[in-house]
Order: sequence, then structure tokens, then C-alpha cells
Amino acid sequence: MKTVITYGTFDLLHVGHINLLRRAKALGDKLIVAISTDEFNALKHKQAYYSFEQRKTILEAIRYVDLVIPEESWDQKVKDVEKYNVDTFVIGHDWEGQFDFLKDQCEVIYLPRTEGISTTKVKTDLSER
Ligand code: C2G
Repeated sequence: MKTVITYGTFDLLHVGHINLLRRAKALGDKLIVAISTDEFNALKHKQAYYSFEQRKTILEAIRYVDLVIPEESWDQKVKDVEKYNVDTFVIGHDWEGQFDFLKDQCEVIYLPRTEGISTTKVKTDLSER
């Protein structure tokens, strides 16, 4: 039973997010997604359109996702890997190298991002209509 975990805001869900989640799930048997709380988003200088509860509900409806937990701090990853017995940590390669400190606890994989789509791009394109 291989457990995979990933972290993110996942606001205005798009194909880039789905590609990441599908590939993350394919690396194991169970995928846990830690969704940034609204408060943690503020620390990332991000303001999500959808609230934490809405983003959590949306992610829980995705076939690749087995469990959704809150991401409240930068340093919870070490504890999460321990608590959920995680085998693999996955995230987009825009974070390349940032989470190598997890390598003594689990496999760390940075996956290529999906080009041409982002939550910011969606917001910008819509505002320019
Ligand atoms: N992603 C992707 N391709 C895109 C957009 C996003 O593969 N076109 C991936 C990101 O690399 C990330 C995940 O989808 O792995 C979620 O993206 P965000 O919600 O932007 O996550 P982020 O704000 O980078 O939060 O502690 C880690 C942070 O919480 C990550």
C-alpha cells in the first residue's frame, strides 16, 4: 500500500491541477492532498477565489483523491509524512529542490507543470473579456 502526498491551493481547478493529481495517484495506491487554508494562502501571498471549504469539497470529488487535509504551515510536511506513513511526496517542478529535506523520510518527486494554464491566467483572461 503506497501512500502519496501533495500540497497546494488548487483554486479555480483546471487541467494543470488534474494532470498533477492524476500523475500523483499513478505513483501509488492512495493520494492525500493537503489543501492550503485561507490563512496559509495569505502566508503564500495568495488569495484564493474559492474558500478552503469550497476547494476541499471540489478536490474530494476527484477520482484520484483519497483524502484531503488542511495545509496550515510550511513545516507540517515532516509531520504529515510521519503521521500518514507517506512513501512519496509529489509536487510541480516549479518547486524543484524546495522540499529535498523530505528525502530522508520519503521519495521526493517534482513533476513537470502543464504549460499554458494557471489560476492567474484564468483570472487575467476573464478580466480582459
Ligand atoms: N500545477 C501544475 N501545472 C499548472 C499549475 C499547477 O502542475 N499549470 C501544479 C503545481 O505545480 C502544484 C499543484 O498543481 O503541484 C497545485 O498548484 P497551486 O495550487 O498553484 O499550488 P501552490 O500554490 O504552488 O502550493 O506547500 C506547497 C504549496 O502549498 C504549493
